[in-house]
Amino acid sequence: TDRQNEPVPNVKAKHKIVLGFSQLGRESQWRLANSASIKQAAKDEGIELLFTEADQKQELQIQSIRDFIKQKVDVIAFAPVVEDGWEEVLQEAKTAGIPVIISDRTVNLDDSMYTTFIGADFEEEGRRAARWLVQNMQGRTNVNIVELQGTVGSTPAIDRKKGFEEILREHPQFKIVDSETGDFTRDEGKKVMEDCLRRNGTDIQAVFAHNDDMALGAIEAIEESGLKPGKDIVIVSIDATKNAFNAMLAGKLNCTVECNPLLGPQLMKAVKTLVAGRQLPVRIITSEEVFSQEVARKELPYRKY
Ligand code: GYE
Repeated sequence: TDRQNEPVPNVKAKHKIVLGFSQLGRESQWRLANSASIKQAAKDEGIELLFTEADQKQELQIQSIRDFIKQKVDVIAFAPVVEDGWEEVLQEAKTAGIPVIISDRTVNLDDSMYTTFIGADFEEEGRRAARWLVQNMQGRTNVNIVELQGTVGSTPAIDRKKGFEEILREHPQFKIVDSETGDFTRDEGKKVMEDCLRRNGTDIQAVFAHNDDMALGAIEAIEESGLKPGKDIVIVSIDATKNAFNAMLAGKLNCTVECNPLLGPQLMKAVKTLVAGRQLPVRIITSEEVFSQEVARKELPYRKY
């Protein structure tokens, strides 16, 4: 296919590469670590970074990408808040001859509209969370699960749910009894968990949160309801932030599946590859692990976010 991978025109040897990056927001610890990694890596690589934030609003991201096109940046990269609705603006970038890198989350378009996707395998993360739960709650005849979903229409929310459900299908005693979005934030995670506790009373055995921040919010809600998070209700989440490790050390979170936000170095490498006129693979996937309470103490000093 006609992949968007042609050499960048008009880049002279001495000109500093200009990268426009549209970040989707500041909703979580993961996101803050992701932004910091991108800024640091740009500095390290001598790339001029135009960095914008969009408060989880797609319109703001589209505006910002249009601004980058107007400013004739060398490369545009962005972390799309949701998958749908990018065709028009990416067509504009393509027409302007500016290559686009998709970072973190992805878009619902074929790969002629961008050069590469750099990010995690979210479906596998969902499977890992489910496998951990199944292995560690073996022998229970009935496990009612509350799912705290990420942002509706975002790749990690869609794919983590899919992977998680895929594993549960083989274990019918595990049931998702309630599934609501907490928009990847701690505050919403808490609110949504409060509502779930009101609806389901004490008949909840586990929580699957699509990120650590929502799990931390849910932990507060569970404690305020008089139950013990991590004991009365088993909690597994995704990201593996330092805050999640501290919650595991306190016995309140049971497991976190790693999702690495430190994408800056790979992103800058991809930018340089494009500017040099070389091809990139369509997907660049980061490698990740699973951490439980047993290893939390040993691992915490090595956590970088
Ligand atoms: O898991 C969550 C953040 O897109 C992978 O977004 C990212 C997710 C991450 O808000 O904490």
